[in-house]
Amino acid sequence: MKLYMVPLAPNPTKVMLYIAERAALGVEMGIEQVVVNTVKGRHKEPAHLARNPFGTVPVLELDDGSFIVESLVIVQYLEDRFPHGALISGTAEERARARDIERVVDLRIGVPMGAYGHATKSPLGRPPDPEKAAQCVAAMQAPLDYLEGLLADGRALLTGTQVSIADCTLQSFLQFMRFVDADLFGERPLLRAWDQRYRARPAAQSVLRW
Ligand SMILES: N[C@@H](CCC(=O)N[C@@H](CS)C(=O)NCC(=O)O)C(=O)O
Repeated sequence: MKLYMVPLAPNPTKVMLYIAERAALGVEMGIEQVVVNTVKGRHKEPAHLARNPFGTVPVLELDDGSFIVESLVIVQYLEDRFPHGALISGTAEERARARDIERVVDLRIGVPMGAYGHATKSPLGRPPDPEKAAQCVAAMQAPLDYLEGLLADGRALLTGTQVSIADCTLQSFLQFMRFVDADLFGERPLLRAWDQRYRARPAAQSVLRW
């Protein structure tokens, strides 16, 4: 299998962190990582559009030559294909809670963080948009409070004691925020402590560059 990715971008980083966390648990998936240089616009060129008509990364190429173009579905496929030591585990209720938190992180925090980054210091050269940036910051306040509330029960990671996809997803967007010199956590000490803890993990250190 091949993962078409670019190191800074959040959605590829989410998958790269996931793969590194599984590797740390002893699961080697044999995935070659291939950089698509989005700064040079390679993701909109015919070779990449043949993999993904929407011209985004990440894309996973399967052994049969077919492609998966959504980051969360790539993760879910790898969970299904390599079920031993899967990150989404436990009872149906525990798995639902872990998925629920990941969706909140991705849709309610990651999406506005991504838009904030492109509205302030876009690596893809998009023009600054201060009004949009302010809207994004406002939109993420309630979901950031929600995460701070979850961490108040003393859990080390977002869904409990075990690393989860929610941790990978949030950290992938925080790396992008560090790249654009933005600190959007505000007065949330538990999230700040989680950030330090997560970034100290060997899997995180093997992937994160910012
Ligand atoms: N829903 C998709 C979003 C993929 C996406 O938007 N990727 C960004 C990088 S984080 C991208 O390729 N942006 C370039 C563009 O849209 O032109 C996923 O989760 O994989």
